[in-house]
Amino acid sequence: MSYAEEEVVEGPMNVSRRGFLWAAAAGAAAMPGGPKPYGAVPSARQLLWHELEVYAFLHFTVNTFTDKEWGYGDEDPNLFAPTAFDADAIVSALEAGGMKGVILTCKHHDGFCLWPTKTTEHCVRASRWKGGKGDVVKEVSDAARRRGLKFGVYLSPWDRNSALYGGPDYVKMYRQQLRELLTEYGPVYEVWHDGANGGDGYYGGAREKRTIDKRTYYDWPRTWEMVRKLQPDAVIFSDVGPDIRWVGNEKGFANETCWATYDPVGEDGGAAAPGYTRYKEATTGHRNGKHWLPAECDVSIRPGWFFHESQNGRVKSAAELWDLYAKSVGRGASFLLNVPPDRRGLIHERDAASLQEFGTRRKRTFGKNLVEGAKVTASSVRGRRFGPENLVDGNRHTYWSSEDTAPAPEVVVDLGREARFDVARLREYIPLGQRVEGFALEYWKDGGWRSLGEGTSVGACRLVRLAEAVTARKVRLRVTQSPVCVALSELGLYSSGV
Ligand code: FUL
Ligand code: CA
Repeated sequence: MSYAEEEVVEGPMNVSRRGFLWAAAAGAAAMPGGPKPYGAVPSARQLLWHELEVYAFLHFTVNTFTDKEWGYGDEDPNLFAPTAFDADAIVSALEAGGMKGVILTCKHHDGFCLWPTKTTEHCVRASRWKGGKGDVVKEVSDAARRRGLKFGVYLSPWDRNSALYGGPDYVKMYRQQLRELLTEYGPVYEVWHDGANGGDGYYGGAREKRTIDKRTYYDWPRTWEMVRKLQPDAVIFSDVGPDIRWVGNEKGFANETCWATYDPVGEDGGAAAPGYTRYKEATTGHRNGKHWLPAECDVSIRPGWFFHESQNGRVKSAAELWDLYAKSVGRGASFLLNVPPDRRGLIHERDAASLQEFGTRRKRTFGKNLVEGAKVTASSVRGRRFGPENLVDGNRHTYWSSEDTAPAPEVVVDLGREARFDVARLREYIPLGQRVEGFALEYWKDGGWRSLGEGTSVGACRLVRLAEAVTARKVRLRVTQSPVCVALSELGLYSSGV
């Protein structure tokens, strides 16, 4: 496997091959002599999700045309009237940004459905757009598939249009809508359940405030069971998982220390539910939590989630996106970047330009791993299959492991020549759990080891960014704290070229 291969967009075939690799590698790890897993470990579907790292959100609906963030639910379906909607153009802009998937707001809080659902008339069928024959979900999911991006669905649990909202029939309708999305549009990789629930709305003309008990109303376990049945490979996102957790802010970052393990707790200290958690704890997660529940960092490329002409001057730059990438993916979480289509139904030129530059920067940086061909020596090696050369083979399915008696080993990477770099990437072999609690990176200069940086959690990915590029031939990684022997699959060095 070449070094550049990891950054290549995966088609559906490659993903199943990857799934096989993970399974085979996890099986090998369980063989005699291999390290024992530590704590909670990821499921197969979570392992595949961990490989995506960066994917996009599309917030698009009547709000795009009313200049609102939350529609009240009484919007005329004719308001939804993109003038030049082009799903392929949208997906291609995302692809240029290196996005591996796309999650569409199939229905936001206002209740307008972007596909011709059988559950309500409040949908594209009632719009003059495309003569009532339009289907945004179909067009976006088809375009994503054509370009090798995975497709995910956002379906707002809160529905300010439905007269049924607040009663048991609405929950049935919600599940029916989800069923349509999960059965009529091909493979879905992520199902996104929003915890937001504001209260007042149109509700079929009642125009009142409706409050529900977030802990019991939706009976989430039953809905998740249905998702599992219809799309067994899809990860389910919400404030409480069960597969992926909200990071606890909408600014796009995880904390410097971020554990993939997390046990959500309700606001009152009891049982948790979407919209009812002590969500601030999710930004760090819980060391030794019982659940593998990695964080997803959602943020918009603009101040709002929906497109507003007035925000065209406030599109995040590629440098800002890079910074957020380092604070999300670089801390073991994922980066869910919202890029809202405009009133034409296209990605605005400014957003597209930022995306493109961000994608190019990542490709340029990670396309060349400077440790290729390096000589690696370790203070402790578990055995032949777990040698330190596994750290520099560009393959996350092989790993270096130390003896059980050596939970704080070190490795020296000798590049054989001087190289200039400003980014280091570490990965743990996560099928065996999250093990490392502290590490230090150093480089050799003028007869001594000097610090490049230190860190705590590693997990699926840890990026160490240097304030200034360093030129060195030898780099040392010291694991300073770990409850058990290490299982590290990668140590990469890169130059971002800026
Ligand atoms: C929030 C919603 O209220 C926002 O409108 C947006 O969809 C964001 C991703 O989630 O909870
Ligand atoms: Ca490896």
